Amino acid sequence: MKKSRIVVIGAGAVGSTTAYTLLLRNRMDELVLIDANEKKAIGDALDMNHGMPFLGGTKVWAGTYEDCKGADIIIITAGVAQRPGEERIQLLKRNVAIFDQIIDEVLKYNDDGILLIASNPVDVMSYFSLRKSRWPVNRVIGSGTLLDSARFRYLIGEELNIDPRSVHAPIIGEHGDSELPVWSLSNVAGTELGLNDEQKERIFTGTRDAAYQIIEAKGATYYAIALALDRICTAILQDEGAVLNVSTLLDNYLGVSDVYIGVPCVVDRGGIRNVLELTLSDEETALFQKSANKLKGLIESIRD
Ligand code: 6V0
Repeated sequence: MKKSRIVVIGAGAVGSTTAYTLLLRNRMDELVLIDANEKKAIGDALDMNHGMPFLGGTKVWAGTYEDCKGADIIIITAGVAQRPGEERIQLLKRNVAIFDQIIDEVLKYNDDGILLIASNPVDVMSYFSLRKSRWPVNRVIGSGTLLDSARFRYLIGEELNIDPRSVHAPIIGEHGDSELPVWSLSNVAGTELGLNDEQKERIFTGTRDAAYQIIEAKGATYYAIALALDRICTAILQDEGAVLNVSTLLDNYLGVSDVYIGVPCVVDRGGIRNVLELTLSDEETALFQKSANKLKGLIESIRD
Protein backbone atom coordinates (compact mmCIF):
# COMPACT_ATOMS: atom_id res chain seq x y z
CA MET A 1 0.00 0.00 0.00
CA LYS A 2 1.26 3.49 -0.85
CA LYS A 3 2.53 5.38 2.18
CA SER A 4 0.88 8.72 2.90
CA ARG A 5 3.31 11.64 2.95
CA ILE A 6 2.95 15.26 4.01
CA VAL A 7 5.70 17.80 3.29
CA VAL A 8 5.82 21.00 5.34
CA ILE A 9 7.78 23.81 3.66
CA GLY A 10 8.79 26.46 6.19
CA ALA A 11 9.60 25.00 9.60
CA GLY A 12 9.06 28.21 11.55
CA ALA A 13 6.52 28.66 14.34
CA VAL A 14 3.53 27.63 12.20
CA GLY A 15 5.30 24.92 10.20
CA SER A 16 6.91 23.13 13.13
CA THR A 17 3.77 23.32 15.26
CA THR A 18 1.72 21.96 12.37
CA ALA A 19 4.19 19.12 11.89
CA TYR A 20 4.05 18.28 15.59
CA THR A 21 0.24 18.38 15.59
CA LEU A 22 0.04 16.06 12.57
CA LEU A 23 2.52 13.75 14.27
CA LEU A 24 0.66 13.60 17.58
CA ARG A 25 -2.55 12.82 15.77
CA ASN A 26 -0.88 10.12 13.67
CA ARG A 27 -2.16 11.57 10.40
CA MET A 28 0.42 10.20 7.92
CA ASP A 29 3.14 7.57 7.44
CA GLU A 30 5.85 10.05 6.43
CA LEU A 31 6.42 13.67 7.39
CA VAL A 32 9.09 15.82 5.73
CA LEU A 33 10.29 19.23 6.90
CA ILE A 34 11.95 21.67 4.50
CA ASP A 35 13.25 25.10 5.45
CA ALA A 36 15.71 27.57 3.94
CA ASN A 37 17.28 27.38 7.38
CA GLU A 38 18.28 23.72 7.10
CA LYS A 39 19.56 23.55 10.66
CA LYS A 40 16.12 24.48 11.99
CA ALA A 41 14.44 21.70 10.00
CA ILE A 42 17.11 19.19 11.07
CA GLY A 43 16.72 20.21 14.72
CA ASP A 44 12.93 19.90 14.58
CA ALA A 45 13.07 16.48 12.95
CA LEU A 46 15.56 15.24 15.55
CA ASP A 47 13.47 16.61 18.39
CA MET A 48 10.32 14.93 17.05
CA ASN A 49 12.11 11.64 16.38
CA HIS A 50 13.22 11.52 19.99
CA GLY A 51 9.53 11.34 20.87
CA MET A 52 9.01 8.17 18.82
CA PRO A 53 9.27 5.80 21.80
CA PHE A 54 6.14 7.57 23.05
CA LEU A 55 4.40 7.68 19.66
CA GLY A 56 5.82 5.38 16.99
CA GLY A 57 4.57 4.82 13.50
CA THR A 58 5.59 7.96 11.61
CA LYS A 59 8.87 8.49 9.79
CA VAL A 60 10.00 12.11 10.14
CA TRP A 61 13.00 13.77 8.48
CA ALA A 62 14.40 17.09 7.33
CA GLY A 63 14.39 16.76 3.58
CA THR A 64 14.92 18.41 0.23
CA TYR A 65 12.48 19.28 -2.54
CA GLU A 66 13.10 15.84 -4.04
CA ASP A 67 11.05 14.50 -1.13
CA CYS A 68 7.97 16.21 -2.59
CA LYS A 69 7.90 13.23 -5.00
CA GLY A 70 4.82 11.19 -4.14
CA ALA A 71 3.66 13.62 -1.43
CA ASP A 72 -0.10 13.69 -0.91
CA ILE A 73 -0.09 17.17 0.61
CA ILE A 74 2.50 19.95 0.49
CA ILE A 75 1.86 22.57 3.13
CA ILE A 76 3.56 25.94 2.59
CA THR A 77 4.08 28.06 5.69
CA ALA A 78 7.32 29.74 4.58
CA GLY A 79 7.54 33.47 4.79
CA VAL A 80 9.50 36.47 5.91
CA ALA A 81 8.65 38.88 8.70
CA GLN A 82 7.88 42.55 8.12
CA ARG A 83 11.01 44.75 8.32
CA PRO A 84 10.78 47.87 10.49
CA GLY A 85 9.13 50.62 8.41
CA GLU A 86 8.33 48.23 5.56
CA GLU A 87 4.97 48.62 3.86
CA ARG A 88 2.70 45.57 3.68
CA ILE A 89 2.87 45.62 -0.09
CA GLN A 90 6.68 45.28 -0.01
CA LEU A 91 6.33 42.38 2.39
CA LEU A 92 3.82 40.80 0.03
CA LYS A 93 6.24 41.13 -2.90
CA ARG A 94 9.02 39.48 -0.89
CA ASN A 95 6.74 36.59 0.03
CA VAL A 96 5.67 36.21 -3.61
CA ALA A 97 9.34 35.98 -4.61
CA ILE A 98 9.82 33.19 -2.04
CA PHE A 99 6.75 31.32 -3.32
CA ASP A 100 7.96 31.73 -6.91
CA GLN A 101 11.10 29.84 -6.01
CA ILE A 102 9.42 27.25 -3.75
CA ILE A 103 6.72 26.31 -6.27
CA ASP A 104 9.30 25.96 -9.07
CA GLU A 105 11.11 23.43 -6.88
CA VAL A 106 7.93 21.55 -5.90
CA LEU A 107 6.86 21.26 -9.56
CA LYS A 108 10.11 19.52 -10.47
CA TYR A 109 9.09 16.55 -8.33
CA ASN A 110 5.32 16.54 -7.93
CA ASP A 111 2.41 17.11 -10.28
CA ASP A 112 -0.48 15.36 -8.58
CA GLY A 113 -0.39 16.41 -4.91
CA ILE A 114 -2.39 19.03 -3.07
CA LEU A 115 -0.90 22.41 -2.21
CA LEU A 116 -2.14 23.71 1.12
CA ILE A 117 -1.15 27.34 1.67
CA ALA A 118 -0.93 29.05 5.06
CA SER A 119 1.55 31.92 4.53
CA ASN A 120 0.05 35.40 4.63
CA PRO A 121 -1.69 37.15 3.06
CA VAL A 122 -3.05 33.64 2.57
CA ASP A 123 -5.70 34.43 -0.03
CA VAL A 124 -3.23 36.24 -2.28
CA MET A 125 -0.50 33.63 -1.79
CA SER A 126 -3.02 30.90 -2.70
CA TYR A 127 -4.07 32.77 -5.87
CA PHE A 128 -0.41 33.16 -6.81
CA SER A 129 0.22 29.44 -6.12
CA LEU A 130 -2.65 28.43 -8.39
CA ARG A 131 -1.46 30.60 -11.28
CA LYS A 132 2.17 29.64 -10.83
CA SER A 133 1.60 25.88 -10.50
CA ARG A 134 -1.13 25.71 -13.16
CA TRP A 135 -2.60 22.88 -11.09
CA PRO A 136 -6.37 22.40 -11.13
CA VAL A 137 -8.14 24.68 -8.70
CA ASN A 138 -9.36 21.80 -6.50
CA ARG A 139 -5.73 20.96 -5.64
CA VAL A 140 -4.64 24.43 -4.46
CA ILE A 141 -6.23 25.26 -1.12
CA GLY A 142 -5.71 28.24 1.17
CA SER A 143 -6.37 27.92 4.90
CA GLY A 144 -8.73 30.86 4.39
CA THR A 145 -11.06 31.72 7.25
CA LEU A 146 -11.01 28.28 8.87
CA LEU A 147 -8.96 29.64 11.78
CA ASP A 148 -11.12 32.79 12.00
CA SER A 149 -14.27 30.65 12.05
CA ALA A 150 -12.78 28.55 14.86
CA ARG A 151 -12.03 31.67 16.87
CA PHE A 152 -15.57 32.90 16.23
CA ARG A 153 -17.16 29.60 17.28
CA TYR A 154 -14.98 29.49 20.40
CA LEU A 155 -16.01 33.00 21.46
CA ILE A 156 -19.71 32.32 20.80
CA GLY A 157 -19.41 29.08 22.76
CA GLU A 158 -17.80 30.93 25.67
CA GLU A 159 -20.57 33.52 25.66
CA LEU A 160 -23.33 30.89 25.62
CA ASN A 161 -21.53 28.27 27.70
CA ILE A 162 -21.87 25.78 24.82
CA ASP A 163 -19.20 23.48 23.41
CA PRO A 164 -17.78 25.33 20.33
CA ARG A 165 -18.07 22.13 18.30
CA SER A 166 -21.86 22.53 18.56
CA VAL A 167 -21.74 26.13 17.32
CA HIS A 168 -22.29 26.61 13.57
CA ALA A 169 -21.07 30.07 12.67
CA PRO A 170 -18.98 30.96 9.62
CA ILE A 171 -16.51 33.75 9.06
CA ILE A 172 -16.03 34.32 5.34
CA GLY A 173 -14.04 36.70 3.14
CA GLU A 174 -10.41 37.70 3.43
CA HIS A 175 -8.33 36.08 6.18
CA GLY A 176 -7.70 39.55 7.59
CA ASP A 177 -9.28 42.85 8.47
CA SER A 178 -12.10 42.79 5.88
CA GLU A 179 -13.46 39.36 6.89
CA LEU A 180 -17.11 39.18 7.93
CA PRO A 181 -19.29 37.19 10.32
CA VAL A 182 -22.34 35.51 8.82
CA TRP A 183 -24.67 36.16 11.75
CA SER A 184 -27.77 35.50 9.63
CA LEU A 185 -26.82 31.81 9.29
CA SER A 186 -25.20 31.27 12.69
CA ASN A 187 -26.88 28.87 15.11
CA VAL A 188 -26.50 26.24 17.80
CA ALA A 189 -28.02 22.98 16.54
CA GLY A 190 -30.44 24.97 14.40
CA THR A 191 -31.59 27.22 17.25
CA GLU A 192 -31.09 30.98 17.36
CA LEU A 193 -28.04 32.29 19.22
CA GLY A 194 -30.04 34.94 21.06
CA LEU A 195 -27.14 37.37 21.27
CA ASN A 196 -27.68 41.14 21.46
CA ASP A 197 -25.82 43.71 19.34
CA GLU A 198 -23.29 44.49 22.04
CA GLN A 199 -22.42 40.79 22.46
CA LYS A 200 -22.17 40.30 18.70
CA GLU A 201 -19.90 43.31 18.28
CA ARG A 202 -17.62 42.11 21.08
CA ILE A 203 -17.44 38.57 19.71
CA PHE A 204 -16.69 39.64 16.15
CA THR A 205 -14.10 42.22 17.19
CA GLY A 206 -12.44 39.58 19.36
CA THR A 207 -12.38 37.23 16.36
CA ARG A 208 -11.08 39.72 13.80
CA ASP A 209 -8.42 41.17 16.09
CA ALA A 210 -7.34 37.87 17.70
CA ALA A 211 -4.09 37.66 15.76
CA TYR A 212 -3.03 41.19 16.84
CA GLN A 213 -3.81 40.30 20.45
CA ILE A 214 -1.75 37.09 20.36
CA ILE A 215 1.15 38.61 18.40
CA GLU A 216 1.29 41.47 20.88
CA ALA A 217 1.41 38.96 23.73
CA LYS A 218 3.89 36.40 22.37
CA GLY A 219 5.10 37.39 18.91
CA ALA A 220 3.29 34.84 16.72
CA THR A 221 0.21 32.61 16.50
CA TYR A 222 0.67 28.93 15.80
CA TYR A 223 -1.32 26.43 17.92
CA ALA A 224 -4.79 27.04 16.52
CA ILE A 225 -3.60 27.44 12.91
CA ALA A 226 -1.74 24.15 13.28
CA LEU A 227 -4.99 22.46 14.34
CA ALA A 228 -6.84 24.10 11.45
CA LEU A 229 -4.24 22.81 8.96
CA ASP A 230 -4.46 19.38 10.58
CA ARG A 231 -8.25 19.51 10.12
CA ILE A 232 -7.87 20.22 6.39
CA CYS A 233 -5.26 17.44 5.98
CA THR A 234 -7.58 14.96 7.71
CA ALA A 235 -10.53 15.90 5.50
CA ILE A 236 -8.28 15.22 2.49
CA LEU A 237 -6.52 12.04 3.61
CA GLN A 238 -9.67 10.44 5.01
CA ASP A 239 -11.80 11.52 2.03
CA GLU A 240 -14.29 13.09 4.44
CA GLY A 241 -16.33 15.52 2.36
CA ALA A 242 -16.13 17.88 5.37
CA VAL A 243 -17.40 21.44 4.95
CA LEU A 244 -14.57 23.83 5.87
CA ASN A 245 -14.24 27.58 5.37
CA VAL A 246 -11.12 27.53 3.24
CA SER A 247 -9.85 29.81 0.49
CA THR A 248 -10.60 28.91 -3.12
CA LEU A 249 -10.96 30.56 -6.52
CA LEU A 250 -14.47 31.89 -7.08
CA ASP A 251 -16.36 31.96 -10.33
CA ASN A 252 -19.46 34.13 -10.10
CA TYR A 253 -20.13 33.42 -6.42
CA LEU A 254 -22.36 36.16 -4.99
CA GLY A 255 -21.14 38.33 -7.86
CA VAL A 256 -17.46 37.60 -7.17
CA SER A 257 -15.02 36.01 -9.64
CA ASP A 258 -11.27 35.46 -10.09
CA VAL A 259 -10.22 35.87 -6.49
CA TYR A 260 -9.18 33.41 -3.76
CA ILE A 261 -11.26 33.99 -0.64
CA GLY A 262 -12.65 32.09 2.36
CA VAL A 263 -16.03 30.39 1.74
CA PRO A 264 -17.55 27.04 2.83
CA CYS A 265 -16.06 24.27 0.68
CA VAL A 266 -16.56 20.51 0.61
CA VAL A 267 -13.11 18.97 1.11
CA ASP A 268 -12.29 15.36 0.21
CA ARG A 269 -9.46 13.23 -1.24
CA GLY A 270 -9.39 15.32 -4.40
CA GLY A 271 -9.09 18.58 -2.45
CA ILE A 272 -11.96 21.01 -2.93
CA ARG A 273 -14.92 19.11 -4.39
CA ASN A 274 -17.24 22.11 -4.58
CA VAL A 275 -18.14 25.43 -3.02
CA LEU A 276 -21.39 25.84 -1.07
CA GLU A 277 -23.30 28.99 -1.95
CA LEU A 278 -24.58 30.82 1.12
CA THR A 279 -27.81 32.79 1.16
CA LEU A 280 -26.61 36.01 2.77
CA SER A 281 -28.44 39.16 3.84
CA ASP A 282 -27.96 42.19 1.55
CA GLU A 283 -25.61 43.76 4.07
CA GLU A 284 -23.49 40.59 4.32
CA THR A 285 -23.35 40.28 0.52
CA ALA A 286 -22.10 43.87 0.25
CA LEU A 287 -19.43 43.24 2.89
CA PHE A 288 -18.34 40.05 1.14
CA GLN A 289 -18.01 41.86 -2.18
CA LYS A 290 -16.03 44.63 -0.50
CA SER A 291 -13.67 42.05 1.02
CA ALA A 292 -13.22 40.43 -2.41
CA ASN A 293 -12.46 43.82 -3.97
CA LYS A 294 -9.77 44.43 -1.39
CA LEU A 295 -8.16 41.09 -2.29
CA LYS A 296 -8.42 41.90 -6.00
CA GLY A 297 -6.47 45.08 -5.34
CA LEU A 298 -3.72 43.08 -3.63
CA ILE A 299 -3.63 40.59 -6.52
CA GLU A 300 -3.31 43.49 -8.98
CA SER A 301 -0.38 44.85 -6.99
CA ILE A 302 1.66 41.69 -7.57
CA ARG A 303 0.96 41.32 -11.29
CA ASP A 304 4.01 41.96 -13.49
P1 6V0 B 1 8.39 32.13 11.00
O1 6V0 B 1 8.49 31.53 12.36
O2 6V0 B 1 9.24 33.31 10.65
O3 6V0 B 1 8.67 30.95 9.95
C1 6V0 B 1 8.85 31.15 8.58
C2 6V0 B 1 9.85 30.11 8.11
O4 6V0 B 1 9.94 30.20 6.68
C3 6V0 B 1 11.25 30.32 8.67
O5 6V0 B 1 11.69 29.15 9.34
C4 6V0 B 1 12.08 30.62 7.43
O6 6V0 B 1 13.41 30.12 7.52
C5 6V0 B 1 11.28 29.89 6.36
N1 6V0 B 1 11.59 30.34 5.01
C6 6V0 B 1 11.79 31.62 4.55
N2 6V0 B 1 12.09 31.59 3.24
C7 6V0 B 1 12.05 30.29 2.86
C8 6V0 B 1 12.27 29.63 1.61
N3 6V0 B 1 12.58 30.31 0.50
N4 6V0 B 1 12.16 28.28 1.59
C9 6V0 B 1 11.85 27.59 2.70
N5 6V0 B 1 11.65 28.15 3.90
C10 6V0 B 1 11.74 29.50 3.97
O7 6V0 B 1 6.90 32.55 10.68
P2 6V0 B 1 5.57 31.85 11.24
O8 6V0 B 1 5.76 30.38 11.19
O9 6V0 B 1 5.15 32.50 12.48
O10 6V0 B 1 4.52 32.27 10.11
C11 6V0 B 1 4.61 31.69 8.81
C12 6V0 B 1 3.53 32.29 7.91
O11 6V0 B 1 2.24 31.84 8.35
C13 6V0 B 1 3.47 33.83 7.97
O12 6V0 B 1 3.23 34.30 6.65
C14 6V0 B 1 2.27 34.09 8.86
O13 6V0 B 1 1.70 35.35 8.63
C15 6V0 B 1 1.37 32.95 8.44
N6 6V0 B 1 0.25 32.64 9.34
C16 6V0 B 1 -0.90 32.27 8.74
C17 6V0 B 1 -2.02 31.96 9.49
C18 6V0 B 1 -3.28 31.56 8.76
O14 6V0 B 1 -4.38 31.53 9.36
N7 6V0 B 1 -3.21 31.25 7.50
C19 6V0 B 1 -1.97 31.98 10.89
C20 6V0 B 1 -0.79 32.31 11.51
C21 6V0 B 1 0.41 32.69 10.76
